[in-house]
Amino acid sequence: MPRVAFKMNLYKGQEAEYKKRHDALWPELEALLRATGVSEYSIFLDETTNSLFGVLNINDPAALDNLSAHPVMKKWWAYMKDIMESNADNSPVSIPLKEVFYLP
Ligand code: RM4
Repeated sequence: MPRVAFKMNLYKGQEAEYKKRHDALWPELEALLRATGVSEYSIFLDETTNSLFGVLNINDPAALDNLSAHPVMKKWWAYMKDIMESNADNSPVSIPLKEVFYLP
């Protein structure tokens, strides 16, 4: 199963709020991610830089491109933009990461 990994940036002082919001992830967002084919989705926080490292499994990584047009995704990004670095369309600034090692 292909895996996709990326980095985002959390604003300082928002660590607890970020975790709180994800602990209460909207059921409609969970449903959207699952319907898109996402599984085993984790986000890790680097507490030394406030970088967020996301990694997820998805059979068809191109399906992720459709998420940005979905109203639930847009609403979530609008909700998150006050605590993380975001683009003009509210999507998080996200840097794709290249896999250089995998031990199955
Ligand atoms: C993140 C960010 C990502 C989203 C996750 C659930 O903070 O908004 O785009 O996939 O939440």
